[in-house]
This record gives sequence, C-alpha cells and structure tokens, in this order.
Amino acid sequence: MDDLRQKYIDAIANAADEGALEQLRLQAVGKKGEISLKMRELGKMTPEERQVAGPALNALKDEINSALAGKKAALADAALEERLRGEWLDVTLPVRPRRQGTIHPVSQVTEEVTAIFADMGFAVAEGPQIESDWYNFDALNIPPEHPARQEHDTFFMHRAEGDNRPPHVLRTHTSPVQIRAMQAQGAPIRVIAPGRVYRCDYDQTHTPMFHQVEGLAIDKDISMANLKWVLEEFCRAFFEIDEVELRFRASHFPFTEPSAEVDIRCSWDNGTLKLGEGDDWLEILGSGMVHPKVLAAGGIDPNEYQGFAFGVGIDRIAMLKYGIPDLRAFFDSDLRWLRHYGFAALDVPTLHAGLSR
Ligand code: 2U9
Repeated sequence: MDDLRQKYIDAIANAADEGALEQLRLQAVGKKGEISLKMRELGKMTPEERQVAGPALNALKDEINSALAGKKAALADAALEERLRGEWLDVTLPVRPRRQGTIHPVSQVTEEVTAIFADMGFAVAEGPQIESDWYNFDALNIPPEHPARQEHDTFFMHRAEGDNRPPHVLRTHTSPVQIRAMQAQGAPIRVIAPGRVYRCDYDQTHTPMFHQVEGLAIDKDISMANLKWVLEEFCRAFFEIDEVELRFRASHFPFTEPSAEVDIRCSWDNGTLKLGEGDDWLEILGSGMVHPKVLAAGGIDPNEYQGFAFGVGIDRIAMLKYGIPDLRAFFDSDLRWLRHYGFAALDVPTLHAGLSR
C-alpha cells in the first residue's frame, strides 16, 4: 500500500496538465482504478485483516483525492498566471496624439446653416440620393423634353434589359426632398433640405458630387418680401457681418415663377474679398416663388397657398466664408488639408455661442 501511495502522490505532483491529472484519477480512484479494485478485495479477507486494510485503503483514497484536488487548483492558478503574462498591458503608454481628424468644412457649414434656419422656424428634411425621374424632374416642372434636363448633366442608374421605364437618377438637386416633405406634411410648411447632389461635371468650380441646401416656406400670405428678409437675415448671420445688401436679378428656373438670382454687395481689395461693402456684386444663390405646378405636384392647392424657395451651394459658401481656394481639394481626403481647414469636433456652431470661432 505504501508503494501504491508513493506512486500516485509522485505522479500527481508531476502531472503536466489537467488531462494527465484526469488520467491519473481514473487509474487510481476511478471505477476500475487500482485503489477501487483493492477495495473490492476486502470482501475476500478475514474480518481481522479487513479491520486493518479497510480504514487504510479509505485513508489512501482520501489522500489521493485531496492530492488530485490540490494539483488541479495549482494547475488552474498556473494557467491563469500564464494568461495574465500574455495579456499584459502597459497602461502607462502615452495615448495617441489628439485631433487626428477634424470636422470637414462642409459639415461645419451645414451645421451653421441649419442653426440659422432653425432659429427662423425651418425644420430639416432629408430624402434619398437615388431618386425617381418623377421626383427629380417632372414634379419640379421639368417635363421629359425640357432643355433643363440636359443642363443638369444627370447620372442615370442602370435598368435591366427590356425594362423601358425611365431610369432612376442620382438626384441633381435636393428639391425632390421638398416635394416629398410637401406630400407628407402638407401646408403650411417651412423646411430646409441640405445634402449631397450629383452632376456629371468636373473642372475648377465643379465636382461630380457637391452639396446644396434648399429652403421652402409655404403659407397663405407669403411673398417675395418674406423671401428677401429671410435671405438677408441668413447672410447677416452666416457671414457674420452687420450690413448686408442683396440684389435680386430676374432669372429663370422651371420650378419658380418669378425667379431671381441673388447677389451680395462686396469688394475685392487686392485679392481679399469683403462682403457687405464695396462696388462689386457676387452671386450667392438662386430663388423665387414656387411654381403653381410644383405646389400641385406636392399635393398643395396653388389657389389657396403660395411660397418661396431658394437654393445655395454649400461648398461655394464654405469657400467664400473660410477663404478656401480650390473646390476639388474638398473631396481629396488629404489629412494636411483637413488639419488646415477642418474644425475641432467640439466647436459645434450655435447662434448663442457664435457660429465660427
Ligand atoms: C421646390 C420648389 C422650388 C429651389 C431653388 C434655386 C433657385 C437655385 C442653385 C443654387 C446654387 C443650385 O447649388 S446650386 O448650383 N439653386 O438657383 N434653387 S430656386 O427651388 C425649389 C425647390 C424645391 C419644391
């Protein structure tokens, strides 16, 4: 029995892992283990022999069981130690340098414009960038053969062969958003629709994707005078100047009648642009009274309601306000450009804290 004891106590102490330990357990105290077989032999012994061997075997079994449990705990501790060594983390390492990325001027300006119009009671509306031909053109009084369709340099989506319905398009303006808003909400309505638009055009002042914000206000007594005040108020707040003077030049858009292009008074002093003073004029946006057919397409009765609409290029006013010379650099994702022209993430523009700091 002493040999048996020594054999298992040594083997348990040297077991390399839990698998080896389990083998030893089966071999010693399992159902067919050596100790268990010895216990079965107790029945063949004389009562005197049994009185000595029985307690000794039980003590041996207990001793082996506790050696097994002790070794099992030690192996688990060692495994945890090993894992902790591998997963060690130096929390004293310096953090990554801050301000790797910045808020893009387009995002910043969109927030600024939104804050200004929100203050005047305009809600923000959004819609799909892939539009049906009807929402992008027909609803805006641009029927299939209208020359404005060519001027829009439209990107067309693919249609399956044999499908003769007009293809969907990448929206060429955010106007369809306002058609959808009119249909969903009816009149009166005051919304702006900022977002990406697409036209197949690429040169110094055009990129195939650019950003617009359009506005729409419809009620029973809205006139060009309201339009003029809203746009003046917008320019004053956006360009952060006290004096603004706007000039409305008669123009033509299919979706507004009458239509006006709007210029802001400015000066060019040896290459620097100053708004609100001087003898020059700079075109900044387009506008007009919503065409009755467009109101009708939005489900609004043009005999009861009328309203104004306008459209501004976000990228363009961002360039003007922040002195950014090249439009194409907007979409290059060049980190050096973003560090130069980008905004800190916490500089959220609000009217009370100041739009730009
Ligand atoms: C509805 C009705 C009318 C939106 C308008 C313009 C004039 C305009 C340009 C400005 C610079 C496009 O980004 S740009 O090139 N936009 O001149 N946009 S009126 O008129 C609408 C819109 C929606 C339902």
